[in-house]
Amino acid sequence: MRRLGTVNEVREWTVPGRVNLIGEHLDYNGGAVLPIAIDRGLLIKVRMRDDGAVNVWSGGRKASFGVDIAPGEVDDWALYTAAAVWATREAEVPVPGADIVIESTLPTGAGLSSSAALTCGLATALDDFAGTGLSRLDLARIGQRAESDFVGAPVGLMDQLAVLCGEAGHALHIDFADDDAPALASVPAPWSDHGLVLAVIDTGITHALASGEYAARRRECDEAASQLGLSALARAQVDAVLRLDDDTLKRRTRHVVTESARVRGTVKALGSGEWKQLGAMLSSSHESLRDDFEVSCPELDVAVEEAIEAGALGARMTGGGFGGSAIALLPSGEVENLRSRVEAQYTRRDWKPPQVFTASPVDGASRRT
Ligand code: GAF
Repeated sequence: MRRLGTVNEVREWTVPGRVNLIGEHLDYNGGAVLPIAIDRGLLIKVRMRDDGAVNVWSGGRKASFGVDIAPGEVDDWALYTAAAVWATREAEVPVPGADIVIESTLPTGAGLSSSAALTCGLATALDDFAGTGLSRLDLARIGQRAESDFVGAPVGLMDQLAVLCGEAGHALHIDFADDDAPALASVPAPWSDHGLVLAVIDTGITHALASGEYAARRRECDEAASQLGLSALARAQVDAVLRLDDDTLKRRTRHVVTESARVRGTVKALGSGEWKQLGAMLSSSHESLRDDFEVSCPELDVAVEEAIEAGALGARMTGGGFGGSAIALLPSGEVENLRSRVEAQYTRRDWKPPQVFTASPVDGASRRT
């Protein structure tokens, strides 16, 4: 039975961001990916209203709109909140009105899935108040729909599942071979037991997936799959590259094929503690994203190069690219070295200072009160 939550009762959710360990641009190609939910994220406080109004407060700002908000009617900082309310109602979850407060330890536009954390966190909260009992997959799809149909960024489903289904101490292996039913499995990620940390280098270059390049990569992958007679490009075999004429499509396909192999290799390396091999796969993933998929940028490349100089076993850009963050797996004692090297190189080039911090795998979205 559906019930509306009590007006005036405040409920709180913590929702992590994510870094993708490896498996980039594979979710929408029917491949497998390996993200972790991280110990930075959002605190979302929600109270139901019964007057059809939505008020949202964040970072000292306030915005208001009606629950019947439609795509195209909001384009300011409240865009993703409005998108989440719209997509949640589209999924037939009743939303009578809400007061929403958002606090964040996650840099926005840093490629760490602040958008998925917000849309999925809000969908989770609104579903909880309404008592609709949607599954985590349903909630992830609401978050995806908010971004694709309201915001205009045609994202895959990796980030949403990562922030909802991540598990502390584990990476989340998500296989998108069956688009209707992605297969999820937790993989132990015990690098901290071996003196290693995962560092995040936020370049400060805001990535905007709606800018067109991300959609262009999706179109190219679809075109390559269609020329190869495949339903999804991740089904391609190594020799597929030889069967394509267009140089760009060849390189996009080579990334998808080699990255899929690296995901398999990384799962194996995590299981056997082969950290050097794991690091090598991270670095070759970056080269592939830089040269074949062409989604890196100078700030990411410098971050990766300096991480290797600082003693990282491997480093790569993470997320959609075109800015955002890089990650590096390195001995815990080298984080300060990494920070000072990257800062020095950024200063030398007159780039704004990067932010360097470590990230650990945590649980997905959960209700605090
Ligand atoms: C972004 C998208 F939102 C994801 O769906 C995924 O495609 C990623 O880029 C690249 O792996 O984060």
